[in-house]
Amino acid sequence: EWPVGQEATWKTALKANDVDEDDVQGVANTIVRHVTTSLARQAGNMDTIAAYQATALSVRDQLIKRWNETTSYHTARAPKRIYYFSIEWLIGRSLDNAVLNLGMKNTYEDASRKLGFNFEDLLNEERDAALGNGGLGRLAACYIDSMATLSLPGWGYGLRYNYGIFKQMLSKTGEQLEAPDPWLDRENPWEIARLDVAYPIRFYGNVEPVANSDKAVWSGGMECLAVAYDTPIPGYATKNCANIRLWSAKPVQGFDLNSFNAGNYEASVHASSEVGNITQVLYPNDNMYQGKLLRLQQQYLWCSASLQDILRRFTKLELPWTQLPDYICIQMNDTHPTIVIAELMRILIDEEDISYDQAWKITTKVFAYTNHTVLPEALEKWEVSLFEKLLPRHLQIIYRINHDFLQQVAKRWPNDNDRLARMSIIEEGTPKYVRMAYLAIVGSFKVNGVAELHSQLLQATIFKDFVEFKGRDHFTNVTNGITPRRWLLQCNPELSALITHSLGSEAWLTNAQLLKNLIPMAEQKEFRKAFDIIKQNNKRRLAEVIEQELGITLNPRSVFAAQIKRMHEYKRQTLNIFAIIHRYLEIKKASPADRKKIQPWTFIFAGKAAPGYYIAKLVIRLIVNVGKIVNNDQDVGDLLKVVFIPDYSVSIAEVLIPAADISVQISTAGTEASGTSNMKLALNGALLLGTVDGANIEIAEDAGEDQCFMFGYLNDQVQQVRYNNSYNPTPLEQRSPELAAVFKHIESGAFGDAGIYDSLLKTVYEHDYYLVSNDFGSYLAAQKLVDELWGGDPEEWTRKAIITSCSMGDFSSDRSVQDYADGIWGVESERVPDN
Ligand code: GL7
Repeated sequence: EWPVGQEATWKTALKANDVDEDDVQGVANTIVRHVTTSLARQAGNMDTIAAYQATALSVRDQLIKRWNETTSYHTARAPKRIYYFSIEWLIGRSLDNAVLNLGMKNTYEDASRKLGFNFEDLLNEERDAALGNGGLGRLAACYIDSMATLSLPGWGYGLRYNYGIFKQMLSKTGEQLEAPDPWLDRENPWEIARLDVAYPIRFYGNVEPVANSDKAVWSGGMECLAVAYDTPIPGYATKNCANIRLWSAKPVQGFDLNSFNAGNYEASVHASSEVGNITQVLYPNDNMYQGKLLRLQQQYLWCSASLQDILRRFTKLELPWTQLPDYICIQMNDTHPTIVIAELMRILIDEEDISYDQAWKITTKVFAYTNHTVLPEALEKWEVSLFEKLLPRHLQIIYRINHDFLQQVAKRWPNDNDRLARMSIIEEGTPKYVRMAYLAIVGSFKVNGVAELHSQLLQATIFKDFVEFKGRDHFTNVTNGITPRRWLLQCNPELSALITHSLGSEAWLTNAQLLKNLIPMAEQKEFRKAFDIIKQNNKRRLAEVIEQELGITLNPRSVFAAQIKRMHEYKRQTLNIFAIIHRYLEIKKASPADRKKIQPWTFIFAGKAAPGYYIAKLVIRLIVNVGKIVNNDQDVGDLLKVVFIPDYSVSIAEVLIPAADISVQISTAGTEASGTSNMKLALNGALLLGTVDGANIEIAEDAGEDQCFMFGYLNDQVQQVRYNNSYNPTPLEQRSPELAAVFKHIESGAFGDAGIYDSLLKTVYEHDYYLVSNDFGSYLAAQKLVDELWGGDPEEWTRKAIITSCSMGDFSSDRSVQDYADGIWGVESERVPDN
């Protein structure tokens, strides 16, 4: 056990570092020790930033200890492990979450107070880790929290971008401006650099076949290193600590001095700085594919390094390769890591001397694939020529996979060339493409969508042929979820305290189904009052932030309606802002007496547009400029406010979500795969105002339709309406006179020079692909029902809010992750013993 030195000395030393969970002085000691040693500051010279950093380092010590225990325990037990591959990890801040999961928030609050600091102030010093765009990246972060909490033996793998999602700013005229997010400028206390964990990665080069075998030798080209950085993720109410291992690209030592740029020192230094480029920046597109070489380099570096790391761990077990699928499962978060399928084939065949057929048998038992969108513009298709240049050996392997696959298809459906062309992993044409989703399906043992409707749609539309070929069982659904630790305990402490008090225990935090035991409380006046006061407090807290940051005064008695998500045509922020303009015109028209009957609303928007997405940026501009007019119109007063909160982030979401009364989820039916802000808002007691799309459907089922305001065309009507919009168009005036009036007002120059918004309005005048005009009337009608309830029966409103919140147990990511573990991964809980 003790490899060197004296056991007694070791044991005493290890104990000396222990801090009890409620040992306030002990915690204070570690904080001060980090100030004076790690930060090299004098104790007296401690500002809030230093206090935050030292506190974070002190918490990190706790995490590392648990991380080590978890790792030793899992190494000794050698269970099957799950690896979650995600190109995005939208973590946000870690300090508050970590102390809550450790059960040490009170201790840290007390310790920092005794050292002269307010813990809240320390929390606000932390920068968000924003290595993701939106739902997909935040989902990965919720899932790793649940994996740790369920004590599953699993790690996340991703990329350590030097720059996260861009910082969004607004120009004077309301245009989105983008600035870099150099989040690592300040020391990142949550990561551990593992400079010793590094793997070689090759790009470009040549492939030589090896005679009489399936093997080939891939050599030359450019080599670099992927270096590991670990972020420990503590579970709640368990000692288990998971890990997100992120890779950073580094030049390999002695880079290129021989083969690449012999004798040219300057060029070789330049080339080495090019390598560093690979992990510089997160691509800022959400639901949009862009076929950039650098992105494929990112994907390959990440997948190859992660796989080498996983296989190294497996080889230590000294088992035959055929047992690999009994020990590891790799979940692919979308198609971004699909190249890992070809990479496993390459390693098994070229480096481990396994036959092609044997390698394929092993490979197809290791991977599972989650699809996150049906939008055609988001599906990854790499140009064959680009692929061949960067990864020549992988392209060969993919061709072989496709060849064998199409032979099987041809055997089942002889002479069906259309089917072969439709299903081929290689899209023929000029240019040719590699269809990554098809490779992912063919190389996986299970494929899932992220909400019931979405999974049905996948099977009925874009993957229909594959369902026929692979069988129904190859496809399944796992509805998304969110972690109740961050999205209720952390962001809404007052509501959490009320729930814990009313249930008499904190068990709901690991068993969210218990929340439904509170549904009967909705009938009790006292409980409603307590619930309502908390909502009011959260609204006031948000109003203060908005007053401070944006100088807009909100009416906390108004309906707070939040639409907070990426800016996208399919999400239809347009529908919302056009309805706001309609509401504004109605207020302007009303007599002073009639205005008294109008219910007050505050519409809150937040979200980024991809830098190259012109229409989405124009929508931001419209929202901001409508806000400027409406918020300052004397006739309107308190009845209507429009706020666009810039630079939406996880930490802003944590303030917004608990303050919302209405959750605006109004995507065109059939476009939003799931949505997850719908779950967060409902959990915090916002009523759903939404279309019959994604997880809205399951939320409405669980909360009860009486609790929700659903509207709009259904998915199975959308095709027909869309067809009519394009091929039998009627004038906008006929489709929706109200919307036509709104457009006239915009075109009159009411929100900036006439003409600025023409290209946006044109998308609705012509084609209206997303059915904005078709759903406009029913959206207004749904808002009217909201008005009636808000103005008519506030008690009933609160009752519905309580029922909604307490019905969200199914949307805990613990449920989702347990579904994956049981139904797909085949991994079991491996909980570190308490002592
Ligand atoms: C998304 C979906 O758009 C979103 O509806 C879903 O909730 C999320 C997580 O499953 O995945 N798909 C996608 O490509 N992005 C998403 O957020 C970027």
